[in-house]
Amino acid sequence: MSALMCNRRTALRLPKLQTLRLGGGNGACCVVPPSRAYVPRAPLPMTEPRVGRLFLGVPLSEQLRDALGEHLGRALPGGVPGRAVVPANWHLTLRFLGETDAEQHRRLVEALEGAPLGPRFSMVLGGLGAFPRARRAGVLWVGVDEGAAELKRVAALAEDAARHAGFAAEKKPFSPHLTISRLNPPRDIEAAVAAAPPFGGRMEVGEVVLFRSHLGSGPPRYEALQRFALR
Ligand code: 2AM
Repeated sequence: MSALMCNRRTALRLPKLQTLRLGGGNGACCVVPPSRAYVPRAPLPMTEPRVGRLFLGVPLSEQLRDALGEHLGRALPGGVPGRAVVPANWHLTLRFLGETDAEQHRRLVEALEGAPLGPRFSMVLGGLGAFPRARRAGVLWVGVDEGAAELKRVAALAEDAARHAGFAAEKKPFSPHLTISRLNPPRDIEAAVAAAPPFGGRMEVGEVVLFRSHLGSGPPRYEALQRFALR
């Protein structure tokens, strides 16, 4: 008798046959007669191996990073308020994914490799702003004056890829920004934000990077896992 592909409900209606899940997570199973069934000694693993805490982002070019560092030194004479993000970690987040397993990672990469990410584009970083607002700032950021529409387009594709990989939909609308510090508890930094002139630095955005974030004591370490070129 040959093996028969079925769904799980069908398998339940055939009690005399033994069912064996072959993995892949698509719900398909294979029914074989008891005499030919392979009985594993140990249970099959129920979860995929962990890849890590991932996010998709656009890193800053070295040139723009240096220029922004110099600009912030002048624009914020009292120093960056709150817990500053180290310049080496400056990036624009397109999609935070969080804990990701091997199957989600594989599907995410597959979707991004096939996504129409579009051509390279120019991005200009502008003035300072804060979430939720400068009078009660929890996050201090640098805004995007040029290239925001392109970033939104790429972020929408990142969202599609995340959904393809099985992540829950992102509830917050995408708002392009570069976080430079976090303030906990939130503080009123309206005066400093209002007094800071816009930056105006420009860079060419040529890739989206899938980062793995390593947390520990001190600043996180961001490891580039995959790069997806815009062309
Ligand atoms: P943001 O600073 O641009 O807002 C990497 O950790 C990045 O993912 C952070 O820079 C942050 O983006 C975003 N991030 C981190 N933790 C997050 C969370 N719990 N939910 C949503 N975004 C998060």
